[in-house]
Amino acid sequence: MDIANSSSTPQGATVTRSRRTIPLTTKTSACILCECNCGIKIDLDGRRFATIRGDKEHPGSQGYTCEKAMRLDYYQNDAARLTSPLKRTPEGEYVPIGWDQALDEIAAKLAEIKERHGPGKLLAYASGQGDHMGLAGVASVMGYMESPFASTALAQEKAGEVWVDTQMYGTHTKGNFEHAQVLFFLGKNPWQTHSFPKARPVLREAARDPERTLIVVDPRLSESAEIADIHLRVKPGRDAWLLAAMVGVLVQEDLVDHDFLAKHTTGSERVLKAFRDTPVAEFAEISGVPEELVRRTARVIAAAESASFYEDLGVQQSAHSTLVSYLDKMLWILTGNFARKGCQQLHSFMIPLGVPSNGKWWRRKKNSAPLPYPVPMWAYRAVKVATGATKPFGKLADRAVSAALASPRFAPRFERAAKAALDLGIGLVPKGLRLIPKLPDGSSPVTGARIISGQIPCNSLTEEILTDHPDRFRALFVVSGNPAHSLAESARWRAAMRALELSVVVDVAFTETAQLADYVLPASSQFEKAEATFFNFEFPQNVFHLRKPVLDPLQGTLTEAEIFARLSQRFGILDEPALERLRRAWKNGPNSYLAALAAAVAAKPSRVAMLTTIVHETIGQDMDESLRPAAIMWFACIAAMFMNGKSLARAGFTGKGLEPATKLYEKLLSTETGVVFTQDDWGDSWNYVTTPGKKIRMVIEPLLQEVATLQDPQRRSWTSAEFPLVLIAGHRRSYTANTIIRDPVWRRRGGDGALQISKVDAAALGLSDGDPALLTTKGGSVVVTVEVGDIMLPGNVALPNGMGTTHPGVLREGAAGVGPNELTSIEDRDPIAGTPWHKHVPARLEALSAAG
Ligand SMILES: Nc1nc2c(c(=O)[nH]1)N[C@H]1C(S)=C(S)[C@@H](COP(=O)(O)OP(=O)(O)OC[C@H]3O[C@@H](n4cnc5c(=O)[nH]c(N)nc54)[C@H](O)[C@@H]3O)O[C@H]1N2
Ligand SMILES: Nc1nc2c(c(=O)[nH]1)N[C@H]1C(S)=C(S)[C@@H](COP(=O)(O)OP(=O)(O)OC[C@H]3O[C@@H](n4cnc5c(=O)[nH]c(N)nc54)[C@H](O)[C@@H]3O)O[C@H]1N2
Ligand code: SF4
Ligand SMILES: [Mo]
Repeated sequence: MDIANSSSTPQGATVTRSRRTIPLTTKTSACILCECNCGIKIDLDGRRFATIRGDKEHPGSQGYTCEKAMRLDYYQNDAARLTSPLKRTPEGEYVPIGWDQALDEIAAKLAEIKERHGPGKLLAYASGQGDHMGLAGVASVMGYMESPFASTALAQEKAGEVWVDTQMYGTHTKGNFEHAQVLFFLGKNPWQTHSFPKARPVLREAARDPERTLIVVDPRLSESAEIADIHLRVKPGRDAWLLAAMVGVLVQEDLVDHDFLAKHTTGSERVLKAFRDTPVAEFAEISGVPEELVRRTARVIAAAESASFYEDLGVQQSAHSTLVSYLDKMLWILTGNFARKGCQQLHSFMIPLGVPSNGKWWRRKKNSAPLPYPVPMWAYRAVKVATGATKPFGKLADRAVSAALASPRFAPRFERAAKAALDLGIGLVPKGLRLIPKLPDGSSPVTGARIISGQIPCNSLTEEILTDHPDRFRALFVVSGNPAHSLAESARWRAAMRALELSVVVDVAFTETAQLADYVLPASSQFEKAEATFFNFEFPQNVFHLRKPVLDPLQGTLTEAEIFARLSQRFGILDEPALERLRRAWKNGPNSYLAALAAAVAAKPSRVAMLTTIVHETIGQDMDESLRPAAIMWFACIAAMFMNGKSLARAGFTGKGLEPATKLYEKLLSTETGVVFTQDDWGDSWNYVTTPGKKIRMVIEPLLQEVATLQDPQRRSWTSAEFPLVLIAGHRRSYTANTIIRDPVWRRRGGDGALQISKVDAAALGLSDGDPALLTTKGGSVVVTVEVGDIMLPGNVALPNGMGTTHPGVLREGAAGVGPNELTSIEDRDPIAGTPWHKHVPARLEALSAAG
């Protein structure tokens, strides 16, 4: 598809094949617009992306892309890209300043905040779909500020599911839809939102095959619901009743897999008992789905040879979200649809998602920084053996390594000795996660909100700032996220950012969040540096793609790795002689490097907090600046080796000691497309279960108690006479991609982000298709255009996500469409995980004339 043939590019210049004089260069990369990160081939015309197509060599996406990838030029060549650091003046204007000035001032302000208020006062917010490597550097700032507090977009969507997963089997699950006989999508519209490879062909095939059943649970007639064999058109927010009824049917009609439960689970008796008396008929009625259809669907799942499940925002951002996650898991556990072809799977990770952090934990060990890649204890042993130092601590450690590496005769011996020591050390580390500390649960400093997977719930963040509590956050770093747009109650977020003593945004664009920051630092785009996603969730083959730079960095921008390296050099923790020793050690071999790193940390423990910078400046020493962010992957490969040694070996990464990791690292660097890094067999899913005895723990007591509260008639509805409608504040459409592309011209359709409404509601309000109307929630009022049709149930209206962004080049003023979080409120959230109720906002709609 040629973007140029059909539309004008952001700068208005039209690129056509006929006008092209120089032959196109073709580069390999990946789409960055959703977690799938499909492999792509880009034909470059100068710096323009002239044509884009799927990369057939990519082992995950195998040539597939959706329509959005074709429009990536609007991301890469947006006329409004940032090209200079910006500083906010007291009047709220933004003036360009030099990199040195920006970094000097930020470092000085951080020092002042740490000095005045003590440790733990920095909040790091990061997000992104395709640029997770760039986030690593912020760990240096967190380390310096001795503050483990972080949050990401996951803490407003997946936190409840993570909480359930962790207790039941320890880690994340994923369906195997390509082979499943039954495909079950709960509050998920995979036709538009994908989340698994080649989603549309897989869905189309399942829908066409009479032997297979595609089930979609959604109050909207979504694109996926339209092709589904069974569409459970649940009333908004009533999924808990629907799923409890389905679990009730499984238990009461004895459709459960007793062998599976006996062999692989604990607590099944307690669960079966809890659902023995569930009033199926009554709950079905509350959910809005006919009882007979509820029963039939449960039977279809129970009878299937294989079934796979995906729950997403429609339930995770709505009422009872954590409970619904639990009930969703019950459907496949009770029917034994796990660890077989076409069933639910646990899978490998390159690195586990989530930074370990915990309020209590960091207070106890003040100097231990939260690190995604902690230096393993066994490396200390390496220094001891390799250098002969009995106590490889203090200055002695540095000196011993220096001496060893300085002698051309002793250096090779040092590498061998370090290897021997590490082999021994690695051998002693029990299989499992020794390298990665167990993620502790903890709570946020001000409100005590539950930290899940190292992340503070997004809905709590402003409460941790807008207070006079002494432990409130004083500084904020945002890297690749737009929380002023994406988190509940944008107005409150704006106030919070003004209340901070320092806020820094690292982004490619002047986003809604950047427009509030004290400093804005321009990053090179994801096509101008080495980058990757850590959303690697596939099984039995899991794929990692280390993307190489497609273009040189845009003038004035830096990679995040370089930005954080330059910033942390100003912290006074790293010194050039130490870095020089490590550079020499890397040249001597990977074992020497790890030993030298252990020595460097033994000599000065605070250096451990600067690991990402150290790696960038040492392992990355001979790389081009735009490839250098990839250096951190060496540590990621070590983490992957520790977590998934056998699966790595089956994928061809074998050897003793560090060899598998080093081989994987080299393969990632030398391969343009994605690489299969772990290979498993169907039953190997059990290897990833971390609960005792590898048994699924079925009882989560507070959730079983919540099931009982579903009988309470007072707690079924959140609407009122004032706000009689339920607004879905942001769902995904064909041309939405969060706020990664800001130029509204990128949208082929749906540019105004109309409000979907049923014919019944429209008639009652006197509205016709295309009319303007006033939409009001307790959060605020906005003017919308209505789109009348059969998509919505009466009483339910829906706005797209990702709208309401400003664009100085294309829009003279204002924004395109409505930012949904102008209408949401931080109070409406799940009691356990703190996840927002974006899909369930009580609202009122008025024809504009009536509203006056
Ligand atoms: N095109 C596109 N694709 C994307 C993205 C994008 O921005 N654009 N973003 C990516 C990201 S970050 C994510 S997290 C995923 C999200 O992927 P999805 O969760 O699929 O995204 P949504 O469209 O927001 O919500 C899914 C569905 O939930 C339904 N829903 C609303 N209320 C309820 C309810 O009460 N019960 C039930 N059962 N369903 C309800 C909506 O009607 C909608 O069809 O998409 C990813 N893919
Ligand atoms: N009401 C409502 N709110 C929602 C949702 C909803 O459905 N309804 N969905 C929620 C969900 S699931 C999600 S995931 C979030 C998404 O919201 P956020 O997590 O805030 O993500 P984005 O809006 O995609 O912002 C990503 C930012 O990264 C920037 N960026 C792109 N490339 C680079 C790079 O190379 N380096 C740097 N430093 N920055 C880069 C982009 O310019 C953009 O500003 O929104 C959430 N908010
Ligand atoms: S938006 Fe997602 S599914 Fe579509 S091409 Fe990009 S990565 Fe693939
Ligand atoms: Mo998301």
